[in-house]
Amino acid sequence: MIVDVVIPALDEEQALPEVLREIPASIVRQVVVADNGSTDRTAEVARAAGAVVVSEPERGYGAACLTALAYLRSDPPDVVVFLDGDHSDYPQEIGDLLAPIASGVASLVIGSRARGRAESGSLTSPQRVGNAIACAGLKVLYGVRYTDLGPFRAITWQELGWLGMVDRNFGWTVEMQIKAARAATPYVEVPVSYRNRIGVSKVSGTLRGSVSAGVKILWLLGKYAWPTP
Ligand SMILES: Nc1nc2c(ncn2[C@@H]2O[C@H](COP(=O)(O)OP(=O)(O)OP(=O)(O)O)[C@@H](O)[C@H]2O)c(=O)[nH]1
Ligand SMILES: [Mg+2]
Repeated sequence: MIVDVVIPALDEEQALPEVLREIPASIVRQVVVADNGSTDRTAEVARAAGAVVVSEPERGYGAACLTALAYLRSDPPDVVVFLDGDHSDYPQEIGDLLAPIASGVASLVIGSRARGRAESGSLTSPQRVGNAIACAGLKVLYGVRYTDLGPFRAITWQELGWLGMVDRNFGWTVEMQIKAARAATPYVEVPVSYRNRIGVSKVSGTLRGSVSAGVKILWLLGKYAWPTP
């Protein structure tokens, strides 16, 4: 199974070398860091650590992911693993995400921080409440059972192609879970560990970040459930 890792990164020069060091080279073919208009040395430290760097000047988590996937299209892997660049996920747990795909049980595997061990302070209360509301929405509106919209996840290249991802910022994670539900994609959740990020919080630790992410997520849950004619 050819596995590539995608890391969307905005100003993560401090965290990235740690993240890249912890990725199991025996499992992963290449790491693509999507530099999302960073003003620090994110691209430089990523290259120095052996990652492929693609540049996406338009700010937005989804935009960064889409640019990384466009790069992979010329020589696609079997599976893509998404990982944050701030050292809050444990790259060593990539194997846990891949096992259900390798055994043919699932095409989409979500790493659940709610079911795993989260260091105190790493998952804020607004994040926990927001995720619980979004997961309730996924269950009621789309009939699928999740406990998290975790960034740390794996999906087959084939499935990713079928889903037709388009969101360019905070809606990426929930869009994938909504579209997978509508496509009856075989999915599972596995517990993953979570820790405090390295560097300054950009989203979950800021009111503005949490609210904009929350609004976007709720909007997408409604948009796909009640598409406008
Ligand atoms: N916030 C933000 N992160 C981005 C953007 N583009 C890429 N990223 C990266 O996306 C990943 C997730 O963003 P985070 O800022 O960690 O979001 P979060 O985990 O919800 O919140 P914090 O870790 O508290 O900031 C990180 O690797 C960021 O560097 C962007 O436009 N905004
Ligand atoms: Mg983070």
